[in-house]
Amino acid sequence: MSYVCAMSDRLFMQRALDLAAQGLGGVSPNPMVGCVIVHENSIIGEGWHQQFGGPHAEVMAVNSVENKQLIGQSDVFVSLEPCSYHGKTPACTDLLLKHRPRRVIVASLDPNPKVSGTGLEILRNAGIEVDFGMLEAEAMELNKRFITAMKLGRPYVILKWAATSDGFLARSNYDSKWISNASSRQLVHKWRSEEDGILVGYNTVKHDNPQLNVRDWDGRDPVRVVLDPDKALDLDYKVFDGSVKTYWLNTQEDFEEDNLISKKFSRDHSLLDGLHYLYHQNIGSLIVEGGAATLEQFIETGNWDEARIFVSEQEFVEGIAAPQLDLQPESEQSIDEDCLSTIFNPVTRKLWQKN
Ligand code: AOF
Ligand code: ZN
Repeated sequence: MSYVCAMSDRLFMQRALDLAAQGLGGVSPNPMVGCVIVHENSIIGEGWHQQFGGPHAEVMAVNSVENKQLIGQSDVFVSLEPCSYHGKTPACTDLLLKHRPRRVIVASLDPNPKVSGTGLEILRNAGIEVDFGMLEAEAMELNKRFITAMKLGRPYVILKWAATSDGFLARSNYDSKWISNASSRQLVHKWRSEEDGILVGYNTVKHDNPQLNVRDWDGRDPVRVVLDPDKALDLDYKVFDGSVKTYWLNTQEDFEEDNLISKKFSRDHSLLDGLHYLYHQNIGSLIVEGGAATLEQFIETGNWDEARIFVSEQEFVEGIAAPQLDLQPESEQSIDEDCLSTIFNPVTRKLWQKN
C-alpha cells in the first residue's frame, strides 16, 4: 500500500514546478525543471536547474539529500522526463538508476528527440515504477518556450507593442516617445530579463535609438538583435555600444568584432532563416519590440507565439497604425490606466497546450 496519497503527490509535483520556475531567465535554451525527493511523506531533498550548462534538477535534488541511503525508499517528483543522454552534463537516468528510488513521478515529456520517451522507458525497463502525467498541462505551459523552440527550431517569439486607444503605435513623425505608462514600461524591463533575445527593426533603431537593455528591473540583459536588411544603420546608435552581445542581421556583410556579430543573409532569405540562425546561437526566446513593419512581418509569416499588447488611454487621431490581431485575448488586465492583453498564436499553442 502506498503511504503517499494522491493529494499530497500533487502538492509535491506543484513544489517541483514552483522550483522549476525559478530557472526563468537563467536556463534557456534549456527547459525549466524542478525535482523533489520525498521519503515517508516528507521532503528530504529538492533542487532545480539553475543555469544553462549547469547541473540538472535531479542532480541538485540528490545532492541536497543528507542521508542518500533514504533515496532507495523515496519517491522522486520531477517536472520533466529525466534526460537519458550525456549532453553538457551526464544522463539523469544514470543517476536515478544508481540510487533506485521507489517511484519516479514525471509531469511532462522532454520534447528533445534525444530523450522524448526514452528517459521513462529506461527507468521502467530497469524495474522502477514510473508514474507519468501529473500536472502535465501546467508543466508543458511552464516550458512553452523550450517546447516551441525545440519543435520548430526557432526561438519562442513574444511580440510586444503599446498602442493608443485609437490604434496607433506612433505619430507619423515618430515623435511620440511614450504611449504606455511607467508601470507598464517597468513590466517590459522585467520581461526583457526573462527572454534570451530582444529584437527590433531598422526603423525603431533609427527613430528611437533604444538601448534595449534591462534598466528598470533587476535581471540580466537579453542579447540584442537588429533587423537591418540594407545595413543602413551606422555604429553610433546605442544598440551598437558593445555593452551587450548584438546580432546585426543584414544582406551585406559577415563579420564579428567584440560583441557585435554582423550576419549576412541573401536578399530572398525568409525571416525564418534568421530565426533558425538565432536558435543555433542558443537563443531560445525572443521579445520583439517593434516597429510596425517588423511586427507585421512576424505576424504575416506566422512566426510568433505570443503577443503582449498595451492599450493606453491616449489618442493620436492619426499616425502609424498598430498591428491588428483578430484573435480572442487569453487574458486582459489593468496596469494602472493601461490595459494589457495577452494573445497566443492558436497554431503554435497546440505544441505546448495539452489537449
Ligand atoms: C533533466 N533535468 O534539469 C534538465 C533537462 O546539455 P545538458 O546536459 O544540460 O542537457 C540539456 C538537455 O537536457 C535539454 O535539451 C533537455 O532535453 C534536458 N534538460 N533534463 O533531466 C533537467 N534541464
Ligand atoms: Zn538530466
